[in-house]
Amino acid sequence: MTATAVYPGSFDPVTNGHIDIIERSADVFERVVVAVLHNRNKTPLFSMEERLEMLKQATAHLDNVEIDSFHGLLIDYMKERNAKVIVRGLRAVSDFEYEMQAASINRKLNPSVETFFMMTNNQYSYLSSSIVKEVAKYNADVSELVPEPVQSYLHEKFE
Ligand code: COD
Repeated sequence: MTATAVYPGSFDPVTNGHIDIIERSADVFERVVVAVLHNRNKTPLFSMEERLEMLKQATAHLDNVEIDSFHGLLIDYMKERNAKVIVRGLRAVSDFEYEMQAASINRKLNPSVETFFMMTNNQYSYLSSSIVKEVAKYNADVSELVPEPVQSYLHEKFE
């Protein structure tokens, strides 16, 4: 019954932890839309165009994955895409409080949309976009943390 799932986020930049969630979701749902938020409250390291391009290159091997962006409320975007499932990744207990709040407000705004949580792959449980940026800033090796195309983007940014 559920054809399309949406995996929303900032993806600044996409990491191997995100890719793992995307690949596993693509095995479960017919179509997965990875939706990047235009967030006016945050200044991202990478522009929207760069984040979309990195995601496109890093998911090129997945036929049923689409990369898109959205403004405003996620729940409005879900309606626009006619999608009923939000996919989110959970790393640690620290993620839980925010995720619980977000899932609850989304459910309040539209009870027919469900949030599905996927546990992180243990090997990526410590991984976040912020950690990657911190490590890359000091020119340390990020090859095990991000997909290959992202390495070049990070290298250019911090050169
Ligand atoms: N392993 C598993 N999952 C991971 C990992 C990892 N190593 N790293 C990240 N993830 C998961 C995160 O837990 C999250 O589920 C997802 O990947 C994306 O992560 P980020 O950090 O790129 O994205 P966020 O958390 O900044 O995205 C927040 C949203 C943009 C989804 C949220 O702010 C939103 O929906 N905003 C729109 C306004 C709105 O509707 N607000 C009301 C609901 S909060």
